[in-house]
Amino acid sequence: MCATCGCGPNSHEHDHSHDHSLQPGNGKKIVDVEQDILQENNLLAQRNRGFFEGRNILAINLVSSPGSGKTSLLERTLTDLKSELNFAVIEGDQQTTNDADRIHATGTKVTQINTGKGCHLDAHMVLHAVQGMKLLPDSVLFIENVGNLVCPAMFDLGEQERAVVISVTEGDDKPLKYPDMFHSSTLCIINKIDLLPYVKFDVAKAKEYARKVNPKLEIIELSCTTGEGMSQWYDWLKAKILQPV
Ligand SMILES: Nc1nc2c(ncn2[C@@H]2O[C@H](COP(=O)(O)OP(=O)(O)OP(=O)(O)O)[C@@H](O)[C@H]2O)c(=O)[nH]1
Ligand SMILES: [Mg+2]
Repeated sequence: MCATCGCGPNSHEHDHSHDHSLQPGNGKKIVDVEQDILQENNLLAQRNRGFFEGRNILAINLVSSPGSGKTSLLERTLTDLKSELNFAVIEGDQQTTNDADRIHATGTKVTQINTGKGCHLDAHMVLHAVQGMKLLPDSVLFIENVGNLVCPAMFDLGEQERAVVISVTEGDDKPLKYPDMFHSSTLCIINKIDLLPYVKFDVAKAKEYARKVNPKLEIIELSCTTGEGMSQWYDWLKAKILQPV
C-alpha cells in the first residue's frame, strides 16, 4: 500500500467511521503503518533478491512516468538481443494487457500484473509472478513498473538494477522534482532524443540535475524509434550480466 495515497492490496473500502484524515495528532499512526508496510515489503524484496542471485538472474526494474517509452525500449531490446540472451518480462499496469501483448509479440516469456487502483508494483506481487514463470538461470528479467515517478521509488522489488526512463517531452527538471526516483536508480535513460529539435529540453541540464540528486547515476541518451544510442544501452546491459551479482 502507498501510505500517502492509500492504494494497494491492504487498502480497504468501508463504511465504518474511524478517522483516516491526515490531521495533526493523527500523524504518528500513519507513519507507523507506512513503516510496517515498507518493512514487510523489504523482507519480501530480500527473498526475491536471494532467488535471483541464486539463479544468476539479472532483475532490472524499469520505472518512469506514463509513456516515457519503457515498453518501446523492451520491444526493441528483446528483438535485437533475443538470439544472444535469455529474457523474461513482468509487466505492471493498472489495467489492460496491452504491454504484455506487445512483449509477447517479440516471442518473450511475459506475465502481466494488473494493480487495479494501485500505483506501483510491490515485492509480493513480483514474488507471486515469479513463482509462476519458470525463469531460466543466467537470464535477464525486466520488470516494467506502473507509469509513475513517485510511489514506485519506495518499493524495493528485489531487483539488482533500477533504470529510470525520462523522455525529452517531459521537461529537463524532472530529476529535481522527483528526486527519490532518481536517487534510488542506478541508471537513467533519456529517451526520445529524436524529438530534441522540436522540444525545449536541455540534455546537459537534465544530466546536471540528475547527478545533483545522485552523483553515481549512469546516464544514457537514446531513441527507441530511430535506434540512436541503443548500442550504449546494450553495452551497459551486457556489462551488468558479466558482473557476477
Ligand atoms: N518519437 C519517439 N517516440 C517514442 C520513443 N519511444 C517511445 N515512443 C512513443 O511513446 C509512446 C509511449 O511509449 P510506451 O513504450 O508505450 O511508453 P511506456 O513508458 O511503456 O508507457 P506506460 O506503460 O503507459 O507507462 C508510444 O507512442 C511510443 O511509440 C522514441 O524514442 N521517440
Ligand atoms: Mg508500458
